[in-house]
Amino acid sequence: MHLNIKKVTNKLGNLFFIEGGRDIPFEIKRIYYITDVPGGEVRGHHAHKSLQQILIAIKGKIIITLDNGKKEKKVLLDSPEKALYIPGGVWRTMQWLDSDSILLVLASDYYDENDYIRDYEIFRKMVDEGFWNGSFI
Ligand code: T46
Repeated sequence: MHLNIKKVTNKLGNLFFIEGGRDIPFEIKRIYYITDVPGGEVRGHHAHKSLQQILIAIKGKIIITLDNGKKEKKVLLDSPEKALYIPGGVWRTMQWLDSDSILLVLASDYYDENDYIRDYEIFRKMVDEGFWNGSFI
């Protein structure tokens, strides 16, 4: 799901803002950002059980590949105005097209390694067992 980020522009530049629970479907409990990934490299390769996140390439270009266990979709994040919402139950990878790209992530919960599924076979099994009811993607 794409969300457009509110922007205030004047001759001194652009100011973007996002309000938790208003512009996005959750209250923000954590913010992290990823920098200095060598161009072409791919991070991710996991799903979350229930964490919801918003991804924004505030600089550069990053391709996000989403997989709900049945279908795959690629989304190019190439503008600080674009935000991508990802709920639980979606396997994701992030490929850096430019090494100076910066990925900003807003998360619905604190860091918890127990919420990660880092094995694709286990993810597929959970999809087949109906662990997630949505048909996101
Ligand atoms: C996601 C994508 C978009 C922490 O200690 N605290 C944190 O808040 C996070 C996010 C990670 N970590 C640790 C866990 C690993 O030991 O940092 C290390 C690197 O994490 P990971 O390999 O999961 O990084 P990515 O870039 O593959 O994935 C990250 C997020 O972890 C993940 O939730 O959806 O960005």
